Amino acid sequence: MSSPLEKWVEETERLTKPERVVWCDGSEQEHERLVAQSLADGTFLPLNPKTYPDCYLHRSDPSDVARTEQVTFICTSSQADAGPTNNWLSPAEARQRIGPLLQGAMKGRTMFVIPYLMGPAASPASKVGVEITDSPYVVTSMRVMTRMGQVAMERLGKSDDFVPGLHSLGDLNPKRRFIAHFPEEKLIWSVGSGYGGNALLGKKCFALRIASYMARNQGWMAEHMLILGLEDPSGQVTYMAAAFPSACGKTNLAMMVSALEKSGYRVWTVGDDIAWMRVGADGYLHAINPEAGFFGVAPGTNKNTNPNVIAALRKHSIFTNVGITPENEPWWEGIGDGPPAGTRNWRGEAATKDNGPVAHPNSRYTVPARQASSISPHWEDAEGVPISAFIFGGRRARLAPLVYESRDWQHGVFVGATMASETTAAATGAVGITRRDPMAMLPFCGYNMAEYFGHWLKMGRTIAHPPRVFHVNWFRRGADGKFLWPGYGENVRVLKWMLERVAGRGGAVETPIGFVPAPNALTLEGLRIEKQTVEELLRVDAADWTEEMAGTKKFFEKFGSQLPGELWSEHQQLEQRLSRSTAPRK
Ligand code: GTP
Ligand code: SPV
Ligand code: MN
Repeated sequence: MSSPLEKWVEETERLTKPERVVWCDGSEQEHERLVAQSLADGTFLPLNPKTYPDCYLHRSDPSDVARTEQVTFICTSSQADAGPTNNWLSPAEARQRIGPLLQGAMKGRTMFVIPYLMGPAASPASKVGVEITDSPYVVTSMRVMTRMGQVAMERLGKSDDFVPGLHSLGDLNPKRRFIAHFPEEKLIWSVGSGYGGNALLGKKCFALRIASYMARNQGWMAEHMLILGLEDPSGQVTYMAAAFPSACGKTNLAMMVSALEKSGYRVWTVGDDIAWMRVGADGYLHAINPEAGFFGVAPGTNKNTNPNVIAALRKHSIFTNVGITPENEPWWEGIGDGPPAGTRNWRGEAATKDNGPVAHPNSRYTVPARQASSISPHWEDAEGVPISAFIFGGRRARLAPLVYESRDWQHGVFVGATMASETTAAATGAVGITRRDPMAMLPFCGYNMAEYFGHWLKMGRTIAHPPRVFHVNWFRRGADGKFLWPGYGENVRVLKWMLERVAGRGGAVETPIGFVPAPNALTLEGLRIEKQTVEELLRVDAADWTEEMAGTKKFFEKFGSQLPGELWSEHQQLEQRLSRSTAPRK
């Protein structure tokens, strides 16, 4: 008798007609074999074996460099279950449209079967996925990003408790590209793209879209959040999880080298993109990082902004769509010096002033998490780490202050639900447009977001010690258009204030939108910043916020009667606080 997994693999083989089938075990020998093939067929270009051992450059198709949200679908039987913010297809129509693209799609290619575990091997919260793909780049990437092979097969046994994901590069034509999720069957179909979030199905497709649907039904949370531990001078570590939209600073915050290290504040990395959380026996929300690697934005990364990742990238890493120097080293904008003469850009052309950026703005590195010297000694703990604070944030040139704290859980859910951010290169489409992105989950929620807000409100009632909820904005700009806050390692000053708030210290001033640090409550020693700049960073402008309310109202109205009443009530209360406020107007 064949197992449910074997049955699905046979079925897929009949559908896609590959030349051969390879079951991946995740071993070193397999990795070497695959790399050798990938170097031979051009999937990988070698990097300098002395300075970047076991590191490779991958150039994707130039039309396939970011997530494509317009062809990403949630395929529930009823359209209402997908909600107004997701693209929807009925499961039958999705099969009808995508099935023919998968038919014979692997002819002449190798079909890889990749069993993988999302979450630490020891954790009961971890889950098995199996990806079938015809992309060797996906296989090598999945080996970094997940716990692949044997460990997953042992967990699965003969059971049917796995999330199947079928991926084929197809012909890479954007017109024949679909990323489809069938949450009712826990199934994923992806065709026509080799890009990270579209093709590494354990990441956004499983660990967020399918997992958020499972989490709602089972009473836990799957969030687009980094997880970090902030150690204080006494050695105690306070864990925080932060949701920022794509390319808004999660990896950098999670891996930061603290500007206050000399005074005993240090940051430990647990995860940089996704958190799975459930209530522990101690009444705290406990988080695991389902991933085993970081798929991070390269441009802007250097030895000042993120020295931890720069050091980690020196072995066993994959670089996608970056430039390459004559020394065969990766190069991107903001790396430091250069580019040296003879550098080739992400498309393989000579890098010149007139042919655009050397590295694609959404070029990425893929690096094993264990290689980061900031990795927490608890990052693979079976029970996860207890979360004391949630942080929401985004890119807002105006409006949102550097940091504020919500009044309570319900208000915190409102703060998350009304998040907005300027769009980035992580998804195709215009960059720099302000869009609503609740909890940084707009592109990743596998069901109706109105219900998702309801789930957050419900979770609050089941957590005895709920995290305090904060909002940050590292991206506020001055009249000269420059960032007001230095960001990166200096962000620890804001985390320190949060830690003090959690501990019941930490001076704060009440504003209509929540609590901002009292004058002198932010530790600014050793930082050259004008007093007026700090005031501007923390300023809450009642007129600007009143204007913002019109935008949030319009967004909430999309959800009709399904939006939880608590959020309308928070909206109304904020309106009242703003109209009563005597905050100076411009
Ligand atoms: P995804 O992997 O897409 O989910 O992104 P992410 O949220 O992990 O973003 P990441 O940390 O990779 O940062 C994306 C971009 O933001 C990079 O170009 C960084 O240099 C920049 N960035 C990160 N932190 C800061 C900060 O504190 N200040 C400023 N000004 N820029 C930052
Ligand atoms: C994001 O876009 O939020 C990422 C990269 O983390 S991807 O894996 O492509 O989703
Ligand atoms: Mn992300």
